[in-house]
Amino acid sequence: LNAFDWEDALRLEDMLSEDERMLRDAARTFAQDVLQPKVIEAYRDEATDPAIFKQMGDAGLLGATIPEEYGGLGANYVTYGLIAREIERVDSGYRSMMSVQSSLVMYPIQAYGSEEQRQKYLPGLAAGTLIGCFGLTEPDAGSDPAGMKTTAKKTADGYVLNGSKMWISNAPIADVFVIWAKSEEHGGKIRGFVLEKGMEGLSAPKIGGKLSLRASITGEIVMKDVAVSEDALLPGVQGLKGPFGCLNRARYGIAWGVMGAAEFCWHASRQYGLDRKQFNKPLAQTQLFQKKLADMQTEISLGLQGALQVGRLMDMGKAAPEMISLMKRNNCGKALDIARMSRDMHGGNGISDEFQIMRHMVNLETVNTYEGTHDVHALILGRAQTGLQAFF
Ligand code: TGC
Ligand code: FAD
Repeated sequence: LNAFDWEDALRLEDMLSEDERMLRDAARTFAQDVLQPKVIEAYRDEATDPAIFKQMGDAGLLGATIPEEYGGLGANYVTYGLIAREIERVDSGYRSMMSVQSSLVMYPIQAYGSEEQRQKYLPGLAAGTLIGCFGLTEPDAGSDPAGMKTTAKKTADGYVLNGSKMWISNAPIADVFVIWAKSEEHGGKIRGFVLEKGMEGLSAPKIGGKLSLRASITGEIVMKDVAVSEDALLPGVQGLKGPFGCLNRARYGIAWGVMGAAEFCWHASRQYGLDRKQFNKPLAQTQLFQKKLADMQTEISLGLQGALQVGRLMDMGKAAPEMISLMKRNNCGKALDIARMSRDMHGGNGISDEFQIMRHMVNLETVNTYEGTHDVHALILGRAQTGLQAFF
C-alpha cells in the first residue's frame, strides 16, 4: 500500500488529467498572487474592485466552458469546478463574481442566445471588459421564482419591461443584465432578456450593510418602462427551465467552490493547533482537536469526490439536476460546519479578520442560502424519491 497523503486522502490528484491539473494550478497561482493580497481590506471596506473582472479575464478564468471561438477556454466542467475551488479558497465573494459571469450570464447567452447576441457579448464577458449579472430573485419571489412579478409587454418594435429584482450579484457595476420576466406575448411564460447599462428606466442601486460576502457587490435592479428592441429577447428558451439550466451549472460550481473555503479553514486549524500550546502541549495533541481535524478531512475528501463524480457525469452528458442539488446542499452545509468549527478552534484569534476564518464562515452563510437554500434542495431530493412535492 502507498503512503497516506493527509491533504489528499482519497487521491483526487490521480483522478485529474494533465490539462485539468495545469489549469487548476494556473487558477491557484492567480488566486493566491492576485486575489489573496487584496481580500482582507476589500472585505473590511465592503469594496469590490471591478478591475478584478479584467484580471480574471486575462487569466482565462471567465467562461471556462464556453467555446474558444467566443473567447472561452473550451474546457470541461471538471476544470470549471477546479477553478471555483481555487478562487473560493480565497473568498466566496470572488468565486461569486466568477460564477455569475460564467454560468449565469455567458452560459445563457451561449445556450439560448442568437448568433448575433453571442458575437456581441461573449468575447467582452470572457475578457472581463464587460461585467454581467443575472436577475431572477425578486423582493417577493426568492425560493419560488415562479411567483415573479416582472413583466415584459410586446410593443411595435420590441418589449417594455417593468419590475424589480433583489439580491443581485454584480448588479451595481454590471454592463450586461440577463433578466427573467413573464412575457405577455408568450402567455405569461418566463423569458430571458439581455439589457444594457444606461438604458432609460434601468437602475441598479447597491444593497449596503451586508455582513457576508462583502468583497462581492450586490444590488437591486429596478426597471421602469425599460424599452428594448426585439433582439434583446433570448430566443432559445422559455419557461423556468431557462434560468434553472443556468443554475444547474452555477450550483455545480458552488459544490466545488465551498470545498476550497472549507480546505482553507481545515488547513488553518491544523497549523494553528500545531503552533499553539496550552497546558504545555500543542492543541493538536489533544483528542478533541484531532477528532475535529479528522471530521474536516473526512467531509472534505468525500465532498470533493462527489463533486468530481458529478463533474465527470456532466462532461459525459449524464448528470441530472438532482445530483447537483445533492452535492450543492451537502457541500455547503458541511463547509459551513467546518468553518464554524475552525472558528472555535482558533479561540479568540478566530474572530480576527487577519486569521480569515470568520470571513469564510459568514460568507458561507450566504452560499448556503443562494442558488437554492439548503432546505429547498432537500425538498427537491424529497420530491425525487417520493414523487410528492412538498413546496406548496
Ligand atoms: P418545477 O415545476 O419543478 O419546474 C418548472 C420547470 O422548470 C424545469 N426545471 C428544471 N430544468 C432544468 N434544470 C433544473 N434544475 C430544473 N428544475 C426544474 C422543470 O422541468 C419545469 O419545466 P417545464 O418545461 O415542465 O415547465 O418548478 P417549481 O416552481 O415547482 O420549482 C420549485 C423549486 C423550489 C425547485 C425551484 O423553484 C427552485 O429551485 N427554487 C430555488 C430558487 C433559486 O435557486 N434561486 C437562485 C437565484 S440566482 C442566485 O442565487 C445567484 S447567486 C450566484 C452567486 O452570486 O454566485
Ligand atoms: P426565502 O425564499 O424567503 O426563504 C426563507 C427561508 O424559508 C429559507 O430558510 C428557506 O429555505 C425557507 N423556505 C422557503 N420556501 C420553503 C418551503 N416551501 N418549505 C420549507 N422552507 C421553505 N438571486 C439572483 O437572482 N441573482 C443573484 O445574482 C443573486 N445573488 C445573491 C447574492 C447574495 C449575497 C444573496 C444573499 C442572495 C443572492 N440571490 C441572487 C438571491 C438568492 O438566490 C435568494 O436569497 C435565495 O434563493 C432565497 O430566497 P429568499 O432570500 O427570498 O428566501
